[in-house]
Amino acid sequence: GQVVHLADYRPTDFVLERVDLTFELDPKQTLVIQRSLMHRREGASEQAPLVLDGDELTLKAVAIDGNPIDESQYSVNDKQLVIGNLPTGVTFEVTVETIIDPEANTKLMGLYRTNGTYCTQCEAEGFRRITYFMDRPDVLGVYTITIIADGSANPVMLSNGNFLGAGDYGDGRRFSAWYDPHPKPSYLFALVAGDLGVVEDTFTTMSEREVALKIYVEHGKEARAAYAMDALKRSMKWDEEAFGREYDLDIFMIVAVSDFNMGAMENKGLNVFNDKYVLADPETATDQDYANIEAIVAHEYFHNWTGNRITCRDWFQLCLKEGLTVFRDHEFSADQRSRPVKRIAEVRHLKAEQFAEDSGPLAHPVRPQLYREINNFYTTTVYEKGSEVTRMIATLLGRPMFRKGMDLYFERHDGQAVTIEDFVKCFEDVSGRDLTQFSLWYHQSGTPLVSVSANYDAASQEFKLSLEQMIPPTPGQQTKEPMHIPLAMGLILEDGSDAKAATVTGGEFTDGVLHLTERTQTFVFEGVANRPALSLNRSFSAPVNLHFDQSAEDIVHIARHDSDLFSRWQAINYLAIQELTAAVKTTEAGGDVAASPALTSILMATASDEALEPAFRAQVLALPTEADIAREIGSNIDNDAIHTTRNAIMYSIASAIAGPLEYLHAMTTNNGAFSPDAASAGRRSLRNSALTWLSHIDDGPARAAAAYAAADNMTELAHALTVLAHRFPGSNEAEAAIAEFEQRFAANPLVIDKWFMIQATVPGDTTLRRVQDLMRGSHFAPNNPNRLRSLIGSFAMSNPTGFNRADGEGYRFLAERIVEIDGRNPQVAARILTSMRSWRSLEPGRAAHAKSALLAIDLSGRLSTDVRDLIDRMLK
Ligand code: B3K
Ligand code: ZN
Repeated sequence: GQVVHLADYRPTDFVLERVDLTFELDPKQTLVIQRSLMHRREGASEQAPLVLDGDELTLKAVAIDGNPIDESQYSVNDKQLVIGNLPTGVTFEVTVETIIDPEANTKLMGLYRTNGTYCTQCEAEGFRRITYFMDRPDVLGVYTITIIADGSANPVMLSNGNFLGAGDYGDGRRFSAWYDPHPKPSYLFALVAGDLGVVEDTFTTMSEREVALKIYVEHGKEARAAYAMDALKRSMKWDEEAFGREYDLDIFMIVAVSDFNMGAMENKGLNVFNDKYVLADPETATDQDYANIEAIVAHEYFHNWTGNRITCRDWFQLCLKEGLTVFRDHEFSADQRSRPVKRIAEVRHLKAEQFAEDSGPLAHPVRPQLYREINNFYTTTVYEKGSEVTRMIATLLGRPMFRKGMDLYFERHDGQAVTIEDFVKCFEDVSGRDLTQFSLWYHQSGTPLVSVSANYDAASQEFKLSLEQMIPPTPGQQTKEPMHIPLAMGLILEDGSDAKAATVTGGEFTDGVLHLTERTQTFVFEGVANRPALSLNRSFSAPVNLHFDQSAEDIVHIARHDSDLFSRWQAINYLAIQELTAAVKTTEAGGDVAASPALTSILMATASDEALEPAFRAQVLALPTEADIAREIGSNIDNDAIHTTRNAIMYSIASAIAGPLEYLHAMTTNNGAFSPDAASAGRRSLRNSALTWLSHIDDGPARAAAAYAAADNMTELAHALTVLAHRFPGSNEAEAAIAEFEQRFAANPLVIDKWFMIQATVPGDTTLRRVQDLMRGSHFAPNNPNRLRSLIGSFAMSNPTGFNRADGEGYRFLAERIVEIDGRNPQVAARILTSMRSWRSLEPGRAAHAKSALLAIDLSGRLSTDVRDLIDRMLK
């Protein structure tokens, strides 16, 4: 693959106006006829040829203004169709006919088949697998689509925009026509055809227009789409209220398919979803599934304005739509559920995924400068850190001014393909604030480390806070400039209230937010009558690591009294991670470990505090994961030592607070009908948490087995199965439950994914064998992305001891699978391979095994650009 540089961006020589596409669908030989109107761009060279991208296409015919042309006027290779001798100053029509083979398309990019349904995925560069085209996001066109197919096999034929009409040819074939009035880039094109069931509803917009809502699913699964429909209606309403954004077509459709490379896709008016993020009912979906469905339905819907109406000039600007849209879906979920609990989950995820990416060989800026394979840049940095950067703009400006900036953005750039600079300029223009230094967040990779020292002087009533920022070197960026870091904070007094300082010197401090802009900066708070405890980075206002030797008493004070619930969790989490990392050292030195009284008592207090919402208590009770501990330690990782240590700490805590845990487990039993709402889900997660803790002191699987038998919803059933399989592996109870679960859900692949995942993440050396057996079993489907991710992906990504076996067998297994999968589906292979991105922080024995596995992939011959790019960066 060639390296693409942002600095090389040039507009196209030709401007697209309209596109007319006709599909004659056939499983093996689909004919695509494209008629595009375009003109030479003003100022473009009169000699410039028209260069169209293509990939795995069979070219049948080319014509200009209806006159067929031959290879004296065009040339074609496996990447491009280049047409010369085109007119200047007039609009002309290009006709291109291609043949494609949807059934052979295992990459699931372009037009492919899933369970007999035709379906497309075009972002980022899949449209070129359908027809020769200027396949880039700054080429916007108005599309008319005609689909022709066998009528009995394809009663449903859908594309973007509004429905024009359908009809019968009388020979068994039917057609259906669609028109999308909104100019769009090719990556937002979609087509679906097949025999599907539908759930219908309507939404009345703020200007009283009625929009038809349709969710298409496989026949028999209609009832499981009800929650997605509910989430869609709430999303539409929320975008009107929170951002003033109204839907802009007569119809909005979602199609759920069972073979899909990612979560979902925001095609204009026709979102295509991985069915995992549409289908839910209490028997088959966990509360986490419901929350994901809500968030992803919202995310894709919100793209209609942030992504579709205003799109990216080029793929370097991906965060323009993704970071912003993640921020919007986070805000939506926060409004629909509990804001602090949602924020805790976001920060946990950000640290686990983005901080990990940022500290390894795959680190890159939110807006990269170059790429070899754009599919590898749909990352947690672009998405989640991109969202955090948007959140910081909102923090710097304040919410009302942020909204003004968004209004200006929509007004100024509607219908355009724009850049991050255009986006940021809107906020500068409404606020008058210079965001030049702030913009480094888009350009500098790496997680800033802020070192904190604080000192209170009773005599002068001054609280002095010295901060120093350091951004570690990352690939391609050895030195960094100081960033603008907004740190929300409070000085918490004895009674839990926030001290109100008379004056603050040393830098900007506005509305409780400290602006760290220098490399080192000292802020002095004057008029602080008593020694406070410092609560820093409230709500995680900046995505940074803090280094602060704060006393356990101060941390506990914050944990008990901070007015910001998020900060209370953050303090406890900080205490726990410090203690766990120190304990790993003790274990490695041969010592015994136990939790401190401070940590034990704060967990006990939280477990028993009925005034706190259950979901929050469950978050507090969830100790940092083994992966969190590994990340915190950062080098020379021994996954077995971490596992042993964490279990020993949990044992010591559970032993000390067994009574409250038993009470909790008993008090949170389900009564009444299932409801997926956040409060009920919180109660279930607290109950599940109690069961996990108790399993650390139970001397057998009886309690977990009873919980499994009693569970009347998937959240509790899957959790009980997890506790049985992970805490009591090999027990009769665990094996019986695994067998019972398989039998009960054999016909439901999405539930079998949970069964795969639970087994693939059993800690320890023997799990590899189990994964290999499951791959040979009847439920595994080597071409289905969900099956691959739930079995092989979860083993590699979420089983620290099983995957990182000291003998390297886990890595060797993965290397073989990656090469296999890569031959069929490079995107899925590349995604699973990122599980090895932190290999250099392993202890030398494991690191050597990991390296030889990566080298084995490196040397295996024909790799996709996706896997090639990752391997080269990981081995560099
Ligand atoms: N925009 C799509 C992701 C496309 C990934 C292409 N490899 C889903 C989303 O972020 O909404
Ligand atoms: Zn998105």
